[in-house]
Amino acid sequence: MTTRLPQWYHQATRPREVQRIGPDGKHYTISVIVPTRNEAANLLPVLVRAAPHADELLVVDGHSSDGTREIAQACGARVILDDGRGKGAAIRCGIREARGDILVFMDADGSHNPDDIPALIQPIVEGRADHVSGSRMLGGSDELHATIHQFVRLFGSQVITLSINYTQNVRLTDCQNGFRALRREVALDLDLQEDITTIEQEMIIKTLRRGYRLVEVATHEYVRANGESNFRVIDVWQRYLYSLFYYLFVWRPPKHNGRAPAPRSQP
Ligand SMILES: Nc1nc2c(ncn2[C@@H]2O[C@H](COP(=O)(O)OP(=O)(O)OP(=O)(O)O)[C@@H](O)[C@H]2O)c(=O)[nH]1
Ligand SMILES: [Mg+2]
Repeated sequence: MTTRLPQWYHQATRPREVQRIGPDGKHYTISVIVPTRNEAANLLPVLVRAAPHADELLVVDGHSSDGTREIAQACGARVILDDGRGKGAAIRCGIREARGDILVFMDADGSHNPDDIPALIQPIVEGRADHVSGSRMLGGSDELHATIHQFVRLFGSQVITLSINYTQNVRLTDCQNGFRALRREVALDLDLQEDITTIEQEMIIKTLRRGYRLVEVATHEYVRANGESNFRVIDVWQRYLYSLFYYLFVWRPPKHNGRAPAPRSQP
């Protein structure tokens, strides 16, 4: 009979530095892409701590008026402007512009710890994944259900996660995390369309339905360091429902699918 090690045993192997060379000797370059809109109060520590993990630091700015772009440039980031349509459109601009083999997306508000980047990248470098999503359900969150607004967001995201799990036969825990890493060619191949934060679930569903390998890694979600959230459930819930239904049931993967269906997620 085989015995299993406790889950925490493997955390000892959580990497602290980005491993760039795969088992086949391939060297991977890393682009860290940070969408920003009026994040001057938050951006500096995020970029300073992300820089050591990045070969390219790309800030996609939503026409900030508070000096965000100047801070990004002072930190050595390349700064581009989005087309003014929202965070999803900014992510798509970043995918078009970035040059690294692996693209890491993280928020500028301090919600994500840049020191989790090595753990996010590792499954791709080891050849086990095409897309790695951070999971606050596995790594914890400081803002899950303390207020009614947080409860409503959590409830909505759990309904979406369940819908994806039961239609796609996976057992994901977090389908709305802005902290993720993808192979660049996969990110391009997904042909993303969403303009707002619904792009997170679009990325997840298309990855699964295209047969790419998706893995979740525990990441902690921190409270935004300064300022107010741009996210208001009342403004976006209809788009969330529409895009969930559309990408699960109406959208069809192209016939020349990127890869043969493969084991799609790790429990
Ligand atoms: N380029 C660009 N970035 C945006 C836009 N809207 C939001 N962002 C950035 O996207 C990231 C996530 O936005 P948030 O407003 O923090 O949304 P959230 O993380 O869902 O909400 P909270 O953490 O509760 O504030 C942050 O880095 C924002 O600055 C936009 O229209 N364009
Ligand atoms: Mg945030």
